[in-house]
Amino acid sequence: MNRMFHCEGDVFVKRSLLLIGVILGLVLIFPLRPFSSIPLIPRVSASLSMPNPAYTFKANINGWNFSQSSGTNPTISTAFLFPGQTLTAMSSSTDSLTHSLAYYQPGTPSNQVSQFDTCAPGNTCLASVIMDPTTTVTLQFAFSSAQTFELYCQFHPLSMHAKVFVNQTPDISADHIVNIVDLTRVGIAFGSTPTSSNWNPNADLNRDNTTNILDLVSVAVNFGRTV
Ligand SMILES: [Cu+2]
Repeated sequence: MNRMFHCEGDVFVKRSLLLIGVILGLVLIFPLRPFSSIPLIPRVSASLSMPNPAYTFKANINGWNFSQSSGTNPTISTAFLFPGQTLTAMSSSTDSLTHSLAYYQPGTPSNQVSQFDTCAPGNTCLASVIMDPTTTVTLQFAFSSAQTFELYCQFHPLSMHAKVFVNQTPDISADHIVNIVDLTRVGIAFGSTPTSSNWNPNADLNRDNTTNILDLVSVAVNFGRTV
């Protein structure tokens, strides 16, 4: 009898978590976009805009965004950046030197970065743009997988090395729309880690080996998007 009660308790806890997850998700979605004409409120950083993320880099030989509030050589991380999503990077030189902004494959060390690299999807260098001391440049690029990519200046790779963190897609069910199905999948996996019976690696959007409120928020803030 006790054992039976225990099992029912587990089911009750799981159902409660799922319900809490869905309610939290709905609460997060509706205050954010009560009408389709009102854009989503940026929640990650003041320098990020919606719907596609944008980021400004101040190139300096002492490091990306040296002395800026975002920190020197930051890891760019936003719930709005996932595979296929275009990241807009704007950059200008702050020290009258010529720099470049270049994305490299995850794990590429600085000694494999050169201004002579040919950058293209599939290469070690994925995309790049050169800025002279007076111009502002824009680079738009869509990362193809949920990994942490390297961001180098090809002229100063030792000091100018930041990272770009790409989340897993919020379209967990792969039906090209972020909706209640995806929210529910996070709800089912809520609280799980890789050894849990309800673990779903696709529901761990921020790749931190636990499915929690952060993953729920990632789905919620992208709710309704076609991807
Ligand atoms: Cu540089």
